[in-house]
Amino acid sequence: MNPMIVNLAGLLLIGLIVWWFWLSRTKVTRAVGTQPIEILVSDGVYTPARIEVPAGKPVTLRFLRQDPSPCAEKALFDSLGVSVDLPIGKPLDVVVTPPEAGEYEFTCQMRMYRGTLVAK
Ligand SMILES: [Cu+2]
Repeated sequence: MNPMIVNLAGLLLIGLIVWWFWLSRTKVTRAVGTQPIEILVSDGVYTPARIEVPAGKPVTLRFLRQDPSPCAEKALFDSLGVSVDLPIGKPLDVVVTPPEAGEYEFTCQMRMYRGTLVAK
């Protein structure tokens, strides 16, 4: 194979990895009023994965699980003591209340799916 093409492919791959780990994670979704926030569970990522919510107020997260693998079956909010089973292909509303300002992580049971609630 032409080494130039290999180099280009390598660069592209690096770019993709950088985008995946940095840029795709910095996107923030903000809660608007009492509207549920939809979180897509698919391909190993929560979309959105970073959600800004008001501190001390209940917020409704609507999980839409598309990933049928067992990895995606739970959503755990360790620091909030919340654990739910997500049905496949059916939205599930989860109401959580971050008690104070700070970051609250939510993950699948293996911590491969990861998301963060940013309470302000
Ligand atoms: Cu998992």
